[in-house]
Amino acid sequence: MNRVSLHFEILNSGAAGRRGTLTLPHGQVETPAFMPVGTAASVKALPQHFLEELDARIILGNTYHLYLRPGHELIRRMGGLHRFMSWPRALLTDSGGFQVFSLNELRKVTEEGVRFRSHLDGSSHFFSPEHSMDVQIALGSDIAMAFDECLEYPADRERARKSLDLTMRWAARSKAHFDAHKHEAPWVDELEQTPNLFGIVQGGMFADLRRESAERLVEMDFPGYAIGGLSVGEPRELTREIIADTLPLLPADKPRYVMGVGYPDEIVEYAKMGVDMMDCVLPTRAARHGLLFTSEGRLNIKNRRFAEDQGPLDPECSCPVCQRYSRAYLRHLMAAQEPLAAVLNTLHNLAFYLMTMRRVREELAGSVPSI
Ligand code: PRF
Ligand code: ZN
Repeated sequence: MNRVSLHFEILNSGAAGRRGTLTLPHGQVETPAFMPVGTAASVKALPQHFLEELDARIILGNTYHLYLRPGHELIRRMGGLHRFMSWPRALLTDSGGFQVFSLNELRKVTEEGVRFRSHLDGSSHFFSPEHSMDVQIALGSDIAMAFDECLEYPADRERARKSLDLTMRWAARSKAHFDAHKHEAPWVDELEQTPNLFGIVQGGMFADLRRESAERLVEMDFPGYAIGGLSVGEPRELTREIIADTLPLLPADKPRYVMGVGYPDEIVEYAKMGVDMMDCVLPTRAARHGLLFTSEGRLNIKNRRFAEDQGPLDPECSCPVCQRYSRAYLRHLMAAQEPLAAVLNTLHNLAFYLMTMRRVREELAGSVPSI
């Protein structure tokens, strides 16, 4: 396969971040990009055609969840995750490294991999870097992630050191196995391209360990790099500091992805620091609890003060929800536990996140003067 399967073109770059186009086997992504999370082959409450209308170009899937249900072999037989869920645009899969750690109290980590219990039925399973690559290749994502250990917070230096070493050995194993098998992804013959594997920087909250992690990964030469192990309970200033310290250690011509962030003001801040990709369950999860992000800040639509509020959720938002429904109606749907509440709230929150990133891109393009 000689065709390049990832092309990253930087269109504007400066002190206030960079704007680019990431071309993947399943289409183009304008960066900086926010990627909605579709854990179990679904961005919860939103059908795929709504995501297309919102102009989402790339969404996430989770190796851990899809391996457990419906199973990656079933998805492979269905032609891969794109075809199975009828999502023709780009997909990124997380490796399971984080989900195994966040959803399993009874996990056991060894050099070989992680033994864990299913959160669905308690059955015992084992993930190694090789197995995570096999699952991600069967799913056929455009971007797969290396199998890593997401270190807990707080963690002392010795613990961070050991975890980092393990994650770096796992990254090398991930890459070797991925490169040997990426041609087996479901769409490789049809598109004449192959999936891509990103490395993940770890190292806890220690600047020198983060540096070492970045250097060792860059040595392995991935087509893109993620910063993991953040948003695990550390103060926001520390998250910012680690991102600021790590970005310059990663190759400037490759996409840089911060995993699992954040609030709207955080994703803007990180995009302006030079982060190209971010993902977070926050807009979708918060929506299902009635927490909505607007141009005037956060609001909880369940609040009684909205009971007879005929105004739109966010007067400045151009999403289909804000064009049509009142706060009073949205509050009622939540109070009555109507499934439509989750749909409309999610639609707005994702529209808001995607619009927020679009604004940053426009600012970086110079079409809106930077303040
Ligand atoms: N590793 C992986 N996925 C992740 C993270 C990580 O460190 C985070 C950070 N909390 C979110 N998702 N593989
Ligand atoms: Zn809206």
